[in-house]
Amino acid sequence: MADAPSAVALQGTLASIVGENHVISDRDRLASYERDWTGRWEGRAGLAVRPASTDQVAAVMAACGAAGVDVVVQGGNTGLVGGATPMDDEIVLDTTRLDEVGEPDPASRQVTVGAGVTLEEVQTRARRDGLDFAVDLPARGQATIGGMVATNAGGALALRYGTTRSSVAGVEAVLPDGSVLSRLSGLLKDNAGYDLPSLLVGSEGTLAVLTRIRLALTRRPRRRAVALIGVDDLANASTLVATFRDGLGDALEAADFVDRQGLELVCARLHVRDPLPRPCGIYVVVQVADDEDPTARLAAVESEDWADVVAVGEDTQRCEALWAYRESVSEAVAAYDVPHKFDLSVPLSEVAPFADAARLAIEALDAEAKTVIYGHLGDGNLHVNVLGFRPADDRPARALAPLVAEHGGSISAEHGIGRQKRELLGSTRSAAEIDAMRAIKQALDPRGMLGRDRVLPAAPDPRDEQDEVRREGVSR
Ligand code: S2G
Ligand code: ZN
Repeated sequence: MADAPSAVALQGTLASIVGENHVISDRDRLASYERDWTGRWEGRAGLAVRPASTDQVAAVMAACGAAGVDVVVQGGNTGLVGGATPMDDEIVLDTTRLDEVGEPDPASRQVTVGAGVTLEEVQTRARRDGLDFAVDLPARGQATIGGMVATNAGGALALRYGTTRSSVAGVEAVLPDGSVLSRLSGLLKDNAGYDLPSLLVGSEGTLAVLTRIRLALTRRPRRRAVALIGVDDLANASTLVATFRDGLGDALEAADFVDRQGLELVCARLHVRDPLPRPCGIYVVVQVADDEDPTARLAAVESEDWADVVAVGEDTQRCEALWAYRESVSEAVAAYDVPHKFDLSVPLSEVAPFADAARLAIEALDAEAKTVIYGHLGDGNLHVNVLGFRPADDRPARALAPLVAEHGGSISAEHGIGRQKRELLGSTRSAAEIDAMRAIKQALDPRGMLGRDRVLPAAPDPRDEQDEVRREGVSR
């Protein structure tokens, strides 16, 4: 952060904008902003500021720009790629006071909420009107809508309803220079100029600060059944999911999985028994939704050789208990050790071959390392969690990234790029794409003050190119 006098001056200016109780400089209070929930990402905040409106965010950004300090946006701090963890005395712009929840509009089935509203608050409000929000995450109690839009969060229901992008009907946001973009009408057809809201979805807080979001709600089928099915390996699991997809169509809301290693960590963490009569290699969790009889829909696809390896539930408590074996993996892994998480996607046909190659690649790095693989099988989204490496050791990520490319996948399915994968972006995006991203970043944030050193790889140092030319010149 800038030298002491400007920091003190800035603190006073920020206090005049948001109130002195909402400018945090106390080191103990800043600690909660400086570490992600897994312990994998740590850093140092200069200050934290908690604006309560778009106008206050605009004034905060203008003040930070004038003071020459950098800003990182943080909502529920549930991110997993270091995107919201402050570095080098950045100012943390905490969005949790942007917590207004509007009245859902029954005609359009839309609602406008503040960026700091949690996913669970949106779900609760929508369900009061017989509607629902089509994205669900294990971190629903902490994850904020602003963070989910900024990372285009996926989750288990993306298979049926799409990622968060599919549920965004408009945004209000503040650009690094303090100017406000507002498109909250929610009009289905509005093709006037570039679609700036779409550009900001998934931009991970590096192009603008999202302050309010117009969400599209949905009506989901009234009843759901969940089945937890044990199979030998991911090849069997992939075949099973393809069978469910063909047999159930839109009634299939989710098809997740967890491997044996992950399930054992969950049973130990939750102090629960194995869910099935015998241990299996992979546990598939499917959710079937239907207004009439989801269990019957499920039974229509069921195969006779599942007899001893399936548990089905329809009442809420049973469904939640079965989902817990999958949804608790993150927490169980983090309780065991600081994980190297690698969220990725590959075509369904490549899931099993990729997972085998990934396990071998990690074993080659360290035979003692533990690899836990789980995720959203229906959309080829795997969460590879590697345990046993120091946080700063980037060998697991560097070993996995080329394998993703070899299997026709993406190095980020739903968690974003953040700090973790910025130097790996080129393994999934072309040089032309990255140059276009740099041009957009330069246009909207010329000083690079928002989310510095995240998402985009470090720009090539022109001196290196000059050295290269000099070396070539000499060698000619
Ligand atoms: C999941 C949550 C975070 C993690 O469980 O689907 O997206 O642990 C993850 O990777
Ligand atoms: Zn996930």
